[in-house]
Amino acid sequence: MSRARRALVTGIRGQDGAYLAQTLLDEGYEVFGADRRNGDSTHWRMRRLGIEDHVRVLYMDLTEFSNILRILEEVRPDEIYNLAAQSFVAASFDLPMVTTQVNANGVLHLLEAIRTALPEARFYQASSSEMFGRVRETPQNESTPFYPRSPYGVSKAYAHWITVNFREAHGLHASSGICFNHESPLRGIEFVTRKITRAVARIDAGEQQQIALGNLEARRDWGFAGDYTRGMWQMVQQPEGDDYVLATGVSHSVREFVEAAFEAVGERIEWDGEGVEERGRVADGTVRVTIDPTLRRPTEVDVLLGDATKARNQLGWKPTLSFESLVALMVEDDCKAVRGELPS
Ligand code: NAP
Ligand code: G4F
Repeated sequence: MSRARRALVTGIRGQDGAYLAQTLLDEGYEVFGADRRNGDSTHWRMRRLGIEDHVRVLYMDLTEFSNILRILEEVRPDEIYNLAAQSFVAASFDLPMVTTQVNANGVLHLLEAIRTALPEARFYQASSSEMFGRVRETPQNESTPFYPRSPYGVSKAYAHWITVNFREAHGLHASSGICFNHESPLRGIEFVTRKITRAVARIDAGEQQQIALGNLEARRDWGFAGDYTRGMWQMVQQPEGDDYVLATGVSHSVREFVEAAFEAVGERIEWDGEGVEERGRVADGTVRVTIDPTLRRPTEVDVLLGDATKARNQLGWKPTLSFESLVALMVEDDCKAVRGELPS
Protein backbone atom coordinates (compact mmCIF):
# COMPACT_ATOMS: atom_id res chain seq x y z
CA MET A 1 0.00 0.00 0.00
CA SER A 2 1.44 3.42 -0.93
CA ARG A 3 1.93 5.94 1.87
CA ALA A 4 -0.16 9.09 2.18
CA ARG A 5 1.28 12.14 0.43
CA ARG A 6 3.60 14.07 2.74
CA ALA A 7 3.70 17.83 3.03
CA LEU A 8 6.20 19.93 4.94
CA VAL A 9 4.91 23.38 5.93
CA THR A 10 7.38 25.97 7.23
CA GLY A 11 5.93 28.75 9.40
CA ILE A 12 3.50 26.23 10.92
CA ARG A 13 3.02 28.44 13.97
CA GLY A 14 1.73 31.34 11.84
CA GLN A 15 -1.75 32.20 10.57
CA ASP A 16 -1.33 30.63 7.14
CA GLY A 17 0.54 27.63 8.56
CA ALA A 18 -2.53 26.67 10.58
CA TYR A 19 -5.03 27.11 7.73
CA LEU A 20 -2.77 25.35 5.22
CA ALA A 21 -2.26 22.41 7.60
CA GLN A 22 -6.04 22.17 7.86
CA THR A 23 -6.41 22.24 4.06
CA LEU A 24 -3.75 19.53 3.64
CA LEU A 25 -5.21 17.29 6.37
CA ASP A 26 -8.62 17.60 4.69
CA GLU A 27 -6.93 16.43 1.46
CA GLY A 28 -5.52 13.36 3.21
CA TYR A 29 -1.89 14.44 3.60
CA GLU A 30 0.49 13.51 6.35
CA VAL A 31 1.48 16.98 7.53
CA PHE A 32 4.85 17.95 9.01
CA GLY A 33 5.11 21.45 10.41
CA ALA A 34 8.43 23.23 10.70
CA ASP A 35 8.72 25.51 13.74
CA ARG A 36 11.85 27.48 14.59
CA ARG A 37 11.21 27.53 18.32
CA ASN A 38 11.69 24.67 20.74
CA GLY A 39 10.84 23.55 24.24
CA ASP A 40 7.72 25.39 25.31
CA SER A 41 6.23 25.76 21.82
CA THR A 42 2.53 26.37 21.88
CA HIS A 43 0.43 26.17 18.77
CA TRP A 44 -2.71 28.07 19.69
CA ARG A 45 -3.76 28.56 16.09
CA MET A 46 -3.70 24.86 15.27
CA ARG A 47 -5.42 24.18 18.58
CA ARG A 48 -8.15 26.66 17.62
CA LEU A 49 -8.72 24.71 14.39
CA GLY A 50 -8.69 21.39 16.28
CA ILE A 51 -5.71 20.00 14.36
CA GLU A 52 -2.82 20.35 16.83
CA ASP A 53 -2.59 16.60 17.44
CA HIS A 54 -2.63 15.79 13.72
CA VAL A 55 0.48 17.72 12.67
CA ARG A 56 3.99 16.48 13.40
CA VAL A 57 6.08 19.44 14.48
CA LEU A 58 9.81 19.54 13.71
CA TYR A 59 12.31 22.18 14.68
CA MET A 60 13.68 24.02 11.71
CA ASP A 61 15.04 27.52 11.17
CA LEU A 62 15.36 28.89 7.65
CA THR A 63 18.71 30.45 8.48
CA GLU A 64 20.29 27.03 9.20
CA PHE A 65 21.07 25.19 5.93
CA SER A 66 22.25 21.86 7.39
CA ASN A 67 19.14 21.68 9.59
CA ILE A 68 16.92 22.10 6.51
CA LEU A 69 18.86 19.50 4.53
CA ARG A 70 18.69 16.97 7.36
CA ILE A 71 14.93 17.40 7.74
CA LEU A 72 14.30 17.03 4.02
CA GLU A 73 16.34 13.82 4.00
CA GLU A 74 14.49 12.46 7.04
CA VAL A 75 10.92 13.43 6.12
CA ARG A 76 11.19 13.18 2.31
CA PRO A 77 8.07 15.31 1.73
CA ASP A 78 6.32 15.26 -1.65
CA GLU A 79 5.39 18.92 -1.28
CA ILE A 80 7.11 21.75 0.58
CA TYR A 81 5.26 24.95 1.40
CA ASN A 82 7.48 27.80 2.53
CA LEU A 83 5.37 30.10 4.67
CA ALA A 84 8.06 31.03 7.20
CA ALA A 85 9.11 34.66 7.18
CA GLN A 86 9.74 37.79 9.17
CA SER A 87 6.34 38.84 7.88
CA PHE A 88 5.73 42.18 9.59
CA VAL A 89 6.50 44.95 7.08
CA ALA A 90 6.86 47.69 9.74
CA ALA A 91 9.49 45.67 11.63
CA SER A 92 11.54 45.18 8.46
CA PHE A 93 12.60 48.84 8.50
CA ASP A 94 14.31 48.25 11.86
CA LEU A 95 15.41 44.68 11.08
CA PRO A 96 16.46 44.75 7.42
CA MET A 97 19.22 42.19 7.84
CA VAL A 98 17.20 39.65 9.83
CA THR A 99 14.39 40.13 7.32
CA THR A 100 16.76 39.47 4.42
CA GLN A 101 18.41 36.49 6.10
CA VAL A 102 15.08 34.76 6.69
CA ASN A 103 12.94 35.92 3.78
CA ALA A 104 15.56 35.93 1.01
CA ASN A 105 18.57 33.79 2.02
CA GLY A 106 16.28 31.37 3.86
CA VAL A 107 14.42 30.64 0.62
CA LEU A 108 17.70 30.04 -1.17
CA HIS A 109 18.69 27.60 1.58
CA LEU A 110 15.45 25.70 1.06
CA LEU A 111 15.76 25.64 -2.73
CA GLU A 112 19.39 24.49 -2.59
CA ALA A 113 18.45 21.75 -0.12
CA ILE A 114 15.60 20.63 -2.37
CA ARG A 115 17.86 20.62 -5.44
CA THR A 116 20.43 18.57 -3.53
CA ALA A 117 18.26 16.10 -1.65
CA LEU A 118 14.78 16.00 -3.17
CA PRO A 119 14.64 17.46 -6.70
CA GLU A 120 11.32 15.70 -7.38
CA ALA A 121 9.56 17.50 -4.52
CA ARG A 122 7.13 20.30 -5.34
CA PHE A 123 7.76 23.71 -3.80
CA TYR A 124 5.50 26.65 -2.94
CA GLN A 125 6.91 30.08 -2.07
CA ALA A 126 4.78 32.59 -0.14
CA SER A 127 5.29 35.69 -2.25
CA SER A 128 3.59 38.97 -1.51
CA SER A 129 1.69 41.84 -3.08
CA GLU A 130 4.06 44.03 -1.05
CA MET A 131 6.49 43.44 -3.98
CA PHE A 132 4.29 45.72 -6.14
CA GLY A 133 4.93 48.55 -3.67
CA ARG A 134 4.64 51.86 -5.50
CA VAL A 135 2.33 50.25 -8.00
CA ARG A 136 3.15 50.53 -11.69
CA GLU A 137 -0.43 49.70 -12.77
CA THR A 138 -3.80 48.97 -11.21
CA PRO A 139 -4.99 46.30 -10.73
CA GLN A 140 -1.80 44.27 -10.29
CA ASN A 141 -1.36 40.90 -11.97
CA GLU A 142 1.48 38.40 -12.58
CA SER A 143 3.06 40.68 -15.23
CA THR A 144 3.00 43.91 -13.22
CA PRO A 145 6.59 45.08 -12.51
CA PHE A 146 7.72 45.14 -8.88
CA TYR A 147 8.69 48.35 -7.03
CA PRO A 148 9.05 47.25 -3.40
CA ARG A 149 8.87 49.95 -0.71
CA SER A 150 10.23 48.13 2.34
CA PRO A 151 13.10 45.79 3.21
CA TYR A 152 10.37 43.15 3.54
CA GLY A 153 9.15 43.81 -0.02
CA VAL A 154 12.70 43.73 -1.37
CA SER A 155 13.41 40.42 0.40
CA LYS A 156 10.22 38.90 -1.02
CA ALA A 157 11.12 40.08 -4.53
CA TYR A 158 14.46 38.25 -4.24
CA ALA A 159 12.67 35.13 -2.98
CA HIS A 160 10.21 35.31 -5.87
CA TRP A 161 12.93 35.58 -8.52
CA ILE A 162 15.15 32.88 -7.02
CA THR A 163 12.11 30.57 -7.04
CA VAL A 164 11.51 31.38 -10.71
CA ASN A 165 15.21 30.83 -11.44
CA PHE A 166 15.34 27.40 -9.76
CA ARG A 167 12.26 26.42 -11.77
CA GLU A 168 13.85 27.53 -15.05
CA ALA A 169 17.51 26.63 -14.39
CA HIS A 170 17.11 23.37 -12.47
CA GLY A 171 13.66 22.17 -13.53
CA LEU A 172 12.17 22.26 -10.02
CA HIS A 173 8.39 22.18 -9.69
CA ALA A 174 8.38 25.55 -7.92
CA SER A 175 5.46 27.97 -7.67
CA SER A 176 5.21 31.49 -6.38
CA GLY A 177 1.88 32.60 -4.95
CA ILE A 178 1.69 36.39 -5.05
CA CYS A 179 -0.84 36.78 -2.29
CA PHE A 180 -2.60 40.00 -1.41
CA ASN A 181 -3.40 40.64 2.26
CA HIS A 182 -5.38 37.84 3.84
CA GLU A 183 -6.76 37.95 7.33
CA SER A 184 -8.71 35.87 9.82
CA PRO A 185 -9.40 35.50 13.53
CA LEU A 186 -5.96 33.81 13.65
CA ARG A 187 -4.14 36.88 12.31
CA GLY A 188 -1.26 38.20 14.43
CA ILE A 189 -2.24 41.18 16.59
CA GLU A 190 0.53 43.35 15.12
CA PHE A 191 -1.26 43.57 11.76
CA VAL A 192 -3.74 46.39 11.37
CA THR A 193 -6.89 44.33 10.83
CA ARG A 194 -6.56 42.19 13.93
CA LYS A 195 -5.24 45.15 15.93
CA ILE A 196 -8.52 46.91 15.08
CA THR A 197 -10.92 43.99 15.61
CA ARG A 198 -9.32 43.09 18.94
CA ALA A 199 -9.45 46.71 20.10
CA VAL A 200 -13.10 47.03 19.06
CA ALA A 201 -14.00 43.90 21.03
CA ARG A 202 -12.10 45.14 24.07
CA ILE A 203 -13.66 48.63 23.82
CA ASP A 204 -17.10 47.02 23.53
CA ALA A 205 -16.37 45.05 26.71
CA GLY A 206 -15.09 48.15 28.55
CA GLU A 207 -11.53 46.77 28.73
CA GLN A 208 -9.94 49.45 26.53
CA GLN A 209 -10.83 53.06 25.78
CA GLN A 210 -9.16 53.91 22.45
CA ILE A 211 -7.05 52.62 19.60
CA ALA A 212 -4.11 54.53 18.09
CA LEU A 213 -3.42 53.98 14.40
CA GLY A 214 -1.01 55.25 11.73
CA ASN A 215 -1.96 55.85 8.10
CA LEU A 216 -5.75 55.59 7.73
CA GLU A 217 -5.70 56.20 3.97
CA ALA A 218 -3.65 53.11 2.95
CA ARG A 219 -5.76 50.77 0.85
CA ARG A 220 -5.45 47.00 0.83
CA ASP A 221 -7.12 44.13 -1.01
CA TRP A 222 -8.16 42.10 2.05
CA GLY A 223 -9.40 38.51 1.79
CA PHE A 224 -9.92 35.51 4.08
CA ALA A 225 -6.78 33.44 4.85
CA GLY A 226 -8.55 30.08 4.51
CA ASP A 227 -9.36 30.88 0.88
CA TYR A 228 -5.71 31.70 0.17
CA THR A 229 -4.25 28.51 1.66
CA ARG A 230 -6.58 26.46 -0.57
CA GLY A 231 -5.23 28.43 -3.53
CA MET A 232 -1.66 27.60 -2.46
CA TRP A 233 -2.47 23.89 -2.50
CA GLN A 234 -4.20 24.22 -5.88
CA MET A 235 -1.08 25.84 -7.39
CA VAL A 236 1.10 22.95 -6.27
CA GLN A 237 -1.29 20.42 -7.88
CA GLN A 238 -0.73 21.88 -11.38
CA PRO A 239 1.40 19.86 -13.83
CA GLU A 240 4.02 22.64 -13.92
CA GLY A 241 5.15 25.19 -11.35
CA ASP A 242 4.04 28.75 -12.14
CA ASP A 243 3.27 32.16 -10.62
CA TYR A 244 -0.24 33.17 -9.57
CA VAL A 245 -1.81 36.23 -7.99
CA LEU A 246 -4.42 35.54 -5.29
CA ALA A 247 -6.62 38.54 -4.50
CA THR A 248 -10.26 39.52 -4.10
CA GLY A 249 -10.20 42.38 -6.63
CA VAL A 250 -11.73 44.78 -4.09
CA SER A 251 -9.77 47.26 -2.01
CA HIS A 252 -10.66 49.22 1.11
CA SER A 253 -8.85 51.80 3.23
CA VAL A 254 -7.76 51.29 6.83
CA ARG A 255 -10.35 53.98 7.68
CA GLU A 256 -13.10 51.86 6.07
CA PHE A 257 -11.90 48.83 8.01
CA VAL A 258 -12.20 50.80 11.27
CA GLU A 259 -15.73 51.92 10.36
CA ALA A 260 -16.83 48.38 9.45
CA ALA A 261 -15.35 46.92 12.65
CA PHE A 262 -17.17 49.42 14.91
CA GLU A 263 -20.32 48.86 12.89
CA ALA A 264 -20.08 45.15 13.74
CA VAL A 265 -20.70 46.06 17.42
CA GLY A 266 -23.42 48.58 16.54
CA GLU A 267 -21.28 51.75 16.78
CA ARG A 268 -20.94 54.41 14.09
CA ILE A 269 -17.63 56.27 13.88
CA GLU A 270 -17.65 59.98 12.94
CA TRP A 271 -14.33 61.66 12.08
CA ASP A 272 -13.17 65.18 12.96
CA GLY A 273 -9.85 67.02 12.93
CA GLU A 274 -6.93 66.64 10.54
CA GLY A 275 -3.55 64.92 10.48
CA VAL A 276 -2.34 63.86 13.92
CA GLU A 277 -5.27 65.77 15.45
CA GLU A 278 -7.84 63.59 13.69
CA ARG A 279 -10.20 61.67 15.98
CA GLY A 280 -12.80 58.97 15.50
CA ARG A 281 -15.77 59.38 17.82
CA VAL A 282 -18.85 57.31 18.62
CA ALA A 283 -22.36 58.81 18.87
CA ASP A 284 -21.96 60.23 22.41
CA GLY A 285 -18.75 62.04 21.38
CA THR A 286 -16.32 59.65 23.12
CA VAL A 287 -13.01 59.42 21.27
CA ARG A 288 -12.28 55.86 20.19
CA VAL A 289 -9.64 56.36 17.46
CA THR A 290 -6.52 58.54 17.65
CA ILE A 291 -3.54 58.99 15.33
CA ASP A 292 -0.01 58.01 16.32
CA PRO A 293 2.47 59.35 13.75
CA THR A 294 5.15 56.89 14.92
CA LEU A 295 3.06 54.12 13.38
CA ARG A 296 3.55 55.57 9.90
CA ARG A 297 6.19 53.88 7.75
CA PRO A 298 9.23 55.62 6.23
CA THR A 299 8.01 54.47 2.82
CA GLU A 300 4.41 53.32 2.44
CA VAL A 301 2.51 51.17 -0.02
CA ASP A 302 -0.48 53.41 -0.63
CA VAL A 303 -2.81 51.15 -2.55
CA LEU A 304 -2.97 47.49 -3.50
CA LEU A 305 -5.61 45.92 -5.71
CA GLY A 306 -5.12 42.49 -7.23
CA ASP A 307 -6.30 40.82 -10.42
CA ALA A 308 -6.62 37.06 -9.82
CA THR A 309 -7.95 36.22 -13.29
CA LYS A 310 -5.18 33.67 -13.95
CA ALA A 311 -5.86 31.81 -10.68
CA ARG A 312 -9.59 31.86 -11.40
CA ASN A 313 -9.18 30.51 -14.94
CA GLN A 314 -6.38 28.00 -14.38
CA LEU A 315 -6.99 26.84 -10.80
CA GLY A 316 -10.73 27.47 -10.49
CA TRP A 317 -9.84 29.55 -7.40
CA LYS A 318 -12.11 32.21 -6.02
CA PRO A 319 -12.48 33.97 -2.68
CA THR A 320 -15.53 33.03 -0.60
CA LEU A 321 -15.74 35.83 1.98
CA SER A 322 -16.61 39.46 1.28
CA PHE A 323 -14.85 42.32 3.09
CA GLU A 324 -17.91 42.93 5.30
CA SER A 325 -18.23 39.23 6.23
CA LEU A 326 -14.51 39.02 7.00
CA VAL A 327 -14.59 42.04 9.31
CA ALA A 328 -17.73 40.74 11.05
CA LEU A 329 -16.16 37.28 11.51
CA MET A 330 -13.01 38.75 13.05
CA VAL A 331 -14.88 41.09 15.40
CA GLU A 332 -17.23 38.30 16.48
CA ASP A 333 -14.31 36.00 17.24
CA ASP A 334 -12.47 38.69 19.20
CA CYS A 335 -15.64 39.39 21.21
CA LYS A 336 -15.79 35.68 22.09
CA ALA A 337 -12.12 35.74 23.08
CA VAL A 338 -12.69 38.77 25.34
CA ARG A 339 -15.57 36.90 27.00
CA GLY A 340 -13.21 33.94 27.60
CA GLU A 341 -15.21 31.66 25.32
CA LEU A 342 -12.23 30.49 23.24
CA PRO A 343 -9.28 28.28 24.15
CA SER A 344 -6.04 30.29 24.35
P1 NAP B 1 2.95 34.81 10.25
O1 NAP B 1 1.68 34.55 10.97
O2 NAP B 1 3.84 35.91 10.71
O3 NAP B 1 3.80 33.45 10.23
C1 NAP B 1 5.13 33.40 9.81
C2 NAP B 1 5.84 32.29 10.56
O4 NAP B 1 7.22 32.26 10.13
C3 NAP B 1 5.86 32.51 12.06
O5 NAP B 1 5.23 31.41 12.68
C4 NAP B 1 7.33 32.59 12.41
O6 NAP B 1 7.68 31.89 13.57
C5 NAP B 1 7.99 31.87 11.24
N1 NAP B 1 9.40 32.27 11.12
C6 NAP B 1 9.93 33.51 11.24
N2 NAP B 1 11.26 33.47 11.12
C7 NAP B 1 11.59 32.17 10.94
C8 NAP B 1 12.82 31.49 10.75
N3 NAP B 1 14.00 32.12 10.77
N4 NAP B 1 12.78 30.15 10.55
C9 NAP B 1 11.63 29.48 10.57
N5 NAP B 1 10.42 30.07 10.77
C10 NAP B 1 10.42 31.41 10.94
O7 NAP B 1 2.66 35.08 8.72
P2 NAP B 1 1.41 34.62 7.80
O8 NAP B 1 0.45 35.73 7.74
O9 NAP B 1 0.98 33.26 8.21
O10 NAP B 1 2.10 34.57 6.38
C11 NAP B 1 2.68 33.37 5.88
C12 NAP B 1 3.64 33.72 4.76
O11 NAP B 1 2.95 34.38 3.71
C13 NAP B 1 4.78 34.65 5.14
O12 NAP B 1 5.91 34.27 4.39
C14 NAP B 1 4.30 36.02 4.71
O13 NAP B 1 5.41 36.87 4.46
C15 NAP B 1 3.54 35.65 3.45
N6 NAP B 1 2.44 36.52 3.06
C16 NAP B 1 1.43 36.76 3.95
C17 NAP B 1 0.35 37.53 3.55
C18 NAP B 1 -0.79 37.81 4.50
O14 NAP B 1 -1.55 38.73 4.21
N7 NAP B 1 -0.96 37.04 5.57
C19 NAP B 1 0.30 38.06 2.25
C20 NAP B 1 1.36 37.78 1.38
C21 NAP B 1 2.41 37.00 1.77
P3 NAP B 1 7.36 32.43 15.06
O15 NAP B 1 5.93 32.10 15.30
O16 NAP B 1 8.31 31.64 15.87
O17 NAP B 1 7.62 33.91 15.05
O1 G4F C 1 -1.66 45.11 8.45
P1 G4F C 1 -0.38 45.65 7.94
O2 G4F C 1 0.76 45.69 8.89
O3 G4F C 1 -0.06 44.78 6.65
P2 G4F C 1 0.89 45.04 5.37
O4 G4F C 1 1.97 45.99 5.67
O5 G4F C 1 0.01 45.35 4.21
O6 G4F C 1 1.57 43.60 5.20
C1 G4F C 1 0.78 42.41 5.24
O7 G4F C 1 0.35 42.12 3.93
C2 G4F C 1 1.41 41.84 2.98
C3 G4F C 1 0.74 41.56 1.64
O8 G4F C 1 0.52 42.77 0.96
C4 G4F C 1 2.18 40.64 3.49
F1 G4F C 1 3.15 40.31 2.59
C5 G4F C 1 2.79 40.95 4.84
O9 G4F C 1 3.48 39.80 5.35
C6 G4F C 1 1.66 41.31 5.81
O10 G4F C 1 0.88 40.15 6.01
O11 G4F C 1 -0.58 47.13 7.38
C7 G4F C 1 -1.58 47.44 6.43
C8 G4F C 1 -1.67 48.93 6.26
C9 G4F C 1 -0.32 49.63 6.05
O12 G4F C 1 -0.46 50.56 5.01
C10 G4F C 1 -0.04 50.34 7.35
O13 G4F C 1 0.74 51.53 7.22
O14 G4F C 1 -2.19 49.50 7.47
C11 G4F C 1 -1.46 50.67 7.77
N1 G4F C 1 -1.59 50.93 9.23
C12 G4F C 1 -2.17 52.03 9.76
N2 G4F C 1 -2.11 51.97 11.09
C13 G4F C 1 -1.15 50.13 10.21
C14 G4F C 1 -1.48 50.80 11.40
N3 G4F C 1 -0.55 48.94 10.21
C15 G4F C 1 -0.25 48.38 11.41
N4 G4F C 1 0.32 47.16 11.42
N5 G4F C 1 -0.56 49.00 12.60
C16 G4F C 1 -1.16 50.22 12.65
O15 G4F C 1 -1.43 50.73 13.72
